[in-house]
Amino acid sequence: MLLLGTPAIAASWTDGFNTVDTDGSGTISRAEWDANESKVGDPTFNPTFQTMDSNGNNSVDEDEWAAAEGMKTAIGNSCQSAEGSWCPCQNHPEKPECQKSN
Ligand SMILES: [Ca+2]
Ligand SMILES: [Ca+2]
Repeated sequence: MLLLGTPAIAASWTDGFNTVDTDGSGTISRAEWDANESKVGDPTFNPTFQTMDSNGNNSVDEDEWAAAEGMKTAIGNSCQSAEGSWCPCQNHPEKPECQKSN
């Protein structure tokens, strides 16, 4: 495994807040999420930015982040009990791999 240039993987979802909040503003912007969501575990099971931003102010604060951990767990559980590969596209229809098959 090459470590040089490999992005840091957060140890836990909670720690991931600071990993994704790259400008240290205390909130996660959509751009920060898009650029860094792969650092907080399997992106397949990540909630979308819109889902996490429950009050719709276009940023995710620490409370919203904490709530999102439960969403991620629920998505993972749902995927494990479902057949087929609907999960990534169900939660991330904007992803290129989901659009090219349509
Ligand atoms: Ca930020
Ligand atoms: Ca918010």
